[in-house]
Amino acid sequence: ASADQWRNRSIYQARLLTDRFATPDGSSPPCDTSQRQYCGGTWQGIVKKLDYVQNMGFDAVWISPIVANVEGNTSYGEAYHGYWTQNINALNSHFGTADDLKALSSALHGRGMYLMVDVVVNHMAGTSDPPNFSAFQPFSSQSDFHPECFVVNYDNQTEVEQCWLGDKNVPLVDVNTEDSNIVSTMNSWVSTLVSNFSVDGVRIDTVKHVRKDFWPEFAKSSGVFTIGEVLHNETGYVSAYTQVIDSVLDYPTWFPLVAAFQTTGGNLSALATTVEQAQSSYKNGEFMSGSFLENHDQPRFQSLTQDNALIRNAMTWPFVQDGIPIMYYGQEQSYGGGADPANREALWLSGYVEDKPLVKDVQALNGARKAAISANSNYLTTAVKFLSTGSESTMAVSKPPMLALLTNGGSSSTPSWSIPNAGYQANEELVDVLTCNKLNADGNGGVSVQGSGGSPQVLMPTSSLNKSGGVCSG
Ligand code: ABC
Ligand code: CA
Repeated sequence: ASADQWRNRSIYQARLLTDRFATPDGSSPPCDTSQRQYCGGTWQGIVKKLDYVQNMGFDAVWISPIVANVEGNTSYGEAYHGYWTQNINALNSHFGTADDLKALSSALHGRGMYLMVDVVVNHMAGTSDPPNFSAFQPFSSQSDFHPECFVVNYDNQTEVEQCWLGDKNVPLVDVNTEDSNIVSTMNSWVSTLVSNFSVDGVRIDTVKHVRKDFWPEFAKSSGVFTIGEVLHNETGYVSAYTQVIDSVLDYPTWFPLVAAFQTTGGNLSALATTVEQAQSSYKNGEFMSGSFLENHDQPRFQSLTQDNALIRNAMTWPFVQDGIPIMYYGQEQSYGGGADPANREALWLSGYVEDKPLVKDVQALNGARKAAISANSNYLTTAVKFLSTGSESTMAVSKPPMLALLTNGGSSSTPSWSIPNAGYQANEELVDVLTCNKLNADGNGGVSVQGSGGSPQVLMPTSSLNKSGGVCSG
């Protein structure tokens, strides 16, 4: 599927955690994240839990890298995350067979959902120093890789591109992506992978570690939407990559997002400023970028704060933004693991309970976003605006017909938002989709709201919800 077709999706990021999402027989084996071992999740397991994903309103799933990895134990455990490639032309048998992956793809398509696969071009993983080059396929000689040196100085772009990630225990041996044979092998590999498994989109790992001019041909060869991981906090640095692939994970916004909501009194205006920078510097504005609060590389948000109101406000953010909302599995079950590997809990240990407050928030947010898209044909190309609210601990995010009222006052606060220019019709009836409580705009279409318990509110005109059914309709 193309970038435009992806734009109105929510991705439920089962990525990484193919091993941690669902077992094929529905069993719940123990899974101690600190051991860094395979826990038993598979592609068949994901198929069995698609109702759970779809009931929350997601219509795309993003899975871990699928190729054959290092086998056995290393000083950092097993390759359960899938990022330690050994053979790009074989599948990771821990996750299933080619038929299982095809079955996942067709089960998703049968539901009108998309499959996104994570791919790694930058490196293959060794288990010794120097690595055993002959264990790699199809690049099996030392000259297929850049000479050994580990990335130390992230300000030196040549070093970032040509030295190795990892360390001497598990070196991430850096592929020579300057070599024209390697370039064409990689391009045809991604094209074959996409067509073999009817993949709809590709998440590209370690994008900033490969020269920029490698990417346009690679992205084009995939034939589908590409979203890249460029782990950096500056919009200026990251925006350059929006010129060479369809989109990026919006890391520059993630840093101030976490800072804004992890404590009361965090800086909301710094968050707004970064969004405005991204809107003007990314090639497609923020529209194509991946908007996320958590992923498998960062401590979970719920390891940073226990305040339920802060958590709910932060979780709301990706769904009321310009980008494609991406939710990392487990957040809805209040998982609170810290840094890798603790943030990679097995989801089956939660029991996949759907009758839970955060799960309901997610259903409402996905539902409201879909209703907004159908109510306003320009919704997906309307950039969010931040309206003045009269208080530093609140923020109003306007993307008509949606108006999200956020606060980082915390659960003991009584937030209020006073927005004279909210843009609604005079006295228009609105509903907060998170509670289904109704209110009315004032005679000038402004909104004045007194909240409680530090909760966010996501306002939509009642009329736009009626049209689509679903959220707050019964
Ligand atoms: C393994 C073990 C871990 C152990 C670690 C030492 O080794 O599993 O338990 O702690 C995969 C696995 C990991 C594994 C690694 C290495 O491989 O998932 O579990 O860790 O073996 C991608 C993926 C990621 C994946 C890989 C490798 C790459 O999303 O899951 O990891 O295929 C760099 C890369 C980035 C990469 C990330 C892990 O490392 O750029 O692509 N992610 C700075 C640098 C970043 C750097 C980051 C972390 O440090 O700028 O480039 O990311 O090392 C901000 C700054 C940032 C700064 C951050 C930390 O702070 O603005 O620039 O980032 O303030
Ligand atoms: Ca590289």
